Amino acid sequence: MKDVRRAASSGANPRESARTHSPDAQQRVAERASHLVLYHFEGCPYCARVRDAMHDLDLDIELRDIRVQRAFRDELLEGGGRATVPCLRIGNAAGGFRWLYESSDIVAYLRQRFSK
Ligand SMILES: N[C@@H](CCC(=O)N[C@@H](CS)C(=O)NCC(=O)O)C(=O)O
Repeated sequence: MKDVRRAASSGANPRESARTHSPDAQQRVAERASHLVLYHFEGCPYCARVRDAMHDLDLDIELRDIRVQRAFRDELLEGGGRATVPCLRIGNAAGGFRWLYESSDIVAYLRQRFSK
């Protein structure tokens, strides 16, 4: 367990976990978080906290590294109003987005929504 958490903190992609499932299970893991996007960057400790929670909850959330792609930073700033990470973009049925900042709020949201 500790090794897994350390791997997630050091930047390992939580989406890797989906590959340990059968194709059907992998599809379900991907679908239940398909409305979510996490804006982050690798060296950000607050982002690592969120990635750890994603890993614990076995969530396959799309990651957008704002330091790797300038366009991701721009869309975060434009959509959420701040270029601070982590930020979870939550899509709704109407096609709109809620932009959730603060690692502790994001982790609380994910745990409340996805804890088994
Ligand atoms: N209290 C915030 C702190 C977030 C924070 O300070 N993030 C840093 C990166 S580690 C950031 O985005 N700073 C603005 C910047 O780098 O432009 C949280 O827990 O999410």
